[in-house]
Amino acid sequence: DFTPTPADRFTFGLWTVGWQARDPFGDASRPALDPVESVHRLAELGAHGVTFHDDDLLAVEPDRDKAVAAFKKALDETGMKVPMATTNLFTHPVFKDGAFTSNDRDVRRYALRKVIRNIDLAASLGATTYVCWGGREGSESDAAKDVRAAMERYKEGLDLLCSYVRERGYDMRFALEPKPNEPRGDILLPTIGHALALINELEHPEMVGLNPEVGHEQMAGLNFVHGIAQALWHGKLFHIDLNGQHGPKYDQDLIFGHGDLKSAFFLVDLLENGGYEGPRHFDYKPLRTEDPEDVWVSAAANMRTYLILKEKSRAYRADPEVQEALRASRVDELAQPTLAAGETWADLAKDEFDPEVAAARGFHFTRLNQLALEHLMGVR
Ligand code: GLT
Ligand code: MN
Ligand code: MN
Ligand code: MN
Repeated sequence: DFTPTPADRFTFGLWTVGWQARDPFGDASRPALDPVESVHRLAELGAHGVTFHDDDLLAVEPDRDKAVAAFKKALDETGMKVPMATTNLFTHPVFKDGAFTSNDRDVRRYALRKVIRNIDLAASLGATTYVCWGGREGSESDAAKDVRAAMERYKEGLDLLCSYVRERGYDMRFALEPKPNEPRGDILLPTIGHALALINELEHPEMVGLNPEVGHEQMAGLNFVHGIAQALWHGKLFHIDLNGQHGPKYDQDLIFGHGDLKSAFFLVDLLENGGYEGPRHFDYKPLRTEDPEDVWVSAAANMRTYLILKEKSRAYRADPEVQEALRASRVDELAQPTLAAGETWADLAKDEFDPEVAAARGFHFTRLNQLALEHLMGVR
């Protein structure tokens, strides 16, 4: 069966199940949810842990010390872990022009203090990944933002946070979360590729990686599976936000698999076989139409869908016809270096090669794709 257990390492943001479904056109459709209840309900469903923004803990208890104590008690009672934490640098209007890259220097300093305070809490709860989603870093007008200066400030902020973690001796790495737009007209670090490039300019690039989200790359019209594969190749897939999205439009944050299911299948296949060892973290929003009990149905759906796709991936790879089709498509041949050991560019001239003959060879990708779809559709 497809019942999750903590060994599956499924985690949820408190802000996901706790989303009250306020949107730009309408008020909340659900009451505030106590993080203590979320921890217990998710534990009952078989999750491994939860993640949180500093402000998520204050959903029903405004006193931070009391809220933290209640949260810790719930973690102790359930054995739930906190592998990741993050900062809310987007809800309060003080962040309307961004946090690390606000034109207002006082805001930038406040933002860094807010992150540092929650890093201390995150470290005390055992979190080893700290996510930075720069949702308000950006602009609606190219006149409003000196993007080269903004990159300097982004780097300055991340370098400062890395030095803080090093001085405190925390076992913690940062993960940048790209997004192309929403809530800003254009967000800085819009894609996986942009974020990877910034990381290379940092003082401690080894401490900073990525937390890519399915829907965010798909909003930009990009192939999420390709992006994740490249992030893995760079050793930069520190964490991941799983959800669903139907192509380039507003950020839907659907349940995992409820958007592009075929992409979700190949994503699970990659995560399970490509060397990713981190949590399988869901960052989705229960539909605004749903009542408080439906929220838990939606949380369970994320995990069940992942486990079903994991089984489909296993069966796909084990199918002798698929293995034969992969060979016929020469998928394995790409792993072979283009030059043999000891060869140099000069050896290329020795090839006897007829481009007309090579051009006539088909790759038979249609058959392979159909086999994958038939596994996904459950007829094989
Ligand atoms: C916010 C955003 C998410 C980020 C979270 C981390 S908060 O809900 O839409 O994509 O992952 O700050
Ligand atoms: Mn996210
Ligand atoms: Mn999203
Ligand atoms: Mn989101």
